[in-house]
Amino acid sequence: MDKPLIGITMSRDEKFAIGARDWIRHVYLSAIIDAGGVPVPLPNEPTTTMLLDVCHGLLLTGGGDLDPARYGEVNHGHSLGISVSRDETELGLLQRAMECGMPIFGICRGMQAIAVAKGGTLIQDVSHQMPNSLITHHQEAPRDALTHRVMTADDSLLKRLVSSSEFMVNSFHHQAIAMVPEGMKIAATSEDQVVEAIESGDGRFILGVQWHPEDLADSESEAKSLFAAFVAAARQYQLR
Ligand SMILES: [Mn+2]
Repeated sequence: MDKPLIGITMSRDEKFAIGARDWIRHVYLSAIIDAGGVPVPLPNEPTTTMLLDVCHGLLLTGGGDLDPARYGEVNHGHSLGISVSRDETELGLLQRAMECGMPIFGICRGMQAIAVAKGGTLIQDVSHQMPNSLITHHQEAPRDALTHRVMTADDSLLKRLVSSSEFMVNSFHHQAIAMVPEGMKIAATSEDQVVEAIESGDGRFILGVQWHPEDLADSESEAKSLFAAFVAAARQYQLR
């Protein structure tokens, strides 16, 4: 049986010492492989949309901030690591994947990209715009350390997938979703009401999480469940 091909977006360093580079942390690939998919890295180029057309799922990885102009705001000075190429590539891939009904899984920046692609907005810096939050969303602890709780929404796909109403996650973000776009709903929040997950309102597999399950896929059942469900949805798309 052919395994589903999972397109995976890549980080872009615009000013690496020997020219720009596209790169990806291997844990994203191994999480997809372990779940039964074949990872297909998607370079930050306009032609990558054609590469997506042979895939059966789209995984959007973490990384630098989106240009606030993409959601109609000026940069307060806190949006960092912006790549025009990456923003254009990912928003183009998202548009294509949504047109096709392809399963989409967004992690950290990837969740924010889903929100922006559908017309949502972002908090450009949680510590400045939510000064009363007592939660450290940009943890100093190791990648696989669990540092804050998330509560899943009733009747959400996420809650069904993880079979849990609350669990602990890692957290490496300084931005968050401000306005959830039409067609998406909140699937999890942290105790300070930061949006920690969103999902499609119409039953299609479009899921975004603000934490990093790729760093937890070996240790936490919830993280493993998310990759398993995403690759299973891609398998259904492949068989459509
Ligand atoms: Mn968080």
